[in-house]
Amino acid sequence: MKLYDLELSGNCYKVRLFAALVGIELELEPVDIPGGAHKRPPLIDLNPWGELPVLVDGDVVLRDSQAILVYLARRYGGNQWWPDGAAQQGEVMQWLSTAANEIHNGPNTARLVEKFGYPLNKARALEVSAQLLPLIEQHLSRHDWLALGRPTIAECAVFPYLAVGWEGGVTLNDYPAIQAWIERTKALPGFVGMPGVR
Ligand SMILES: N[C@@H](CCC(=O)N[C@@H](CS)C(=O)NCC(=O)O)C(=O)O
Repeated sequence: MKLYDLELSGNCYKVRLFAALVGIELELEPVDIPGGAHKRPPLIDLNPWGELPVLVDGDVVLRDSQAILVYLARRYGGNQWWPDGAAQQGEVMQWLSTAANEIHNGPNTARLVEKFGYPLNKARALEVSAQLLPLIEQHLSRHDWLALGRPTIAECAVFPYLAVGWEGGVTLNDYPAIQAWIERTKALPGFVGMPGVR
């Protein structure tokens, strides 16, 4: 199974993290994003959105880190990471959406500006982060894990950009419950980090 990958991408790291936790062997294919390789064939043919990660598993070609997590968890992870029940799936899905929306527009965007010089609105990204982190803090002060009382793909979707958010100026200093959850996640068997995860 091949993952078109960028080491510094938190979205790619979501997939690498889940694969490591579950013991899926990934063939990593590094992509030169600064050189624009994701906007040219063969990548643009696999993903017309021109974004990483892209997963190729036999005939299956998928873009979007959240979608890839659901696919891998359903196909290879048993029902621990992506459950069977409708209500349970909804509970996990809430967090996948948070990753794709508020975390993308908050900590991820602040890091894109600060670390990579993207011409995005950092002040707005900090505002979004300041609204988001207290909500996650409140949740994690009452729960050890984001959903279902156990580690799920919600952890893989949410962890990366909270853990490296400091690179964009979004620190967790005021959020002890999030910090404790970060440490719990880092202690999961098979856990791997990425540059910036301290
Ligand atoms: N919703 C997508 C977002 C993917 C995304 O934004 N990927 C970034 C790398 S982290 C990318 O490929 N950006 C292309 C660019 O900067 O031109 C996901 O979750 O995978």
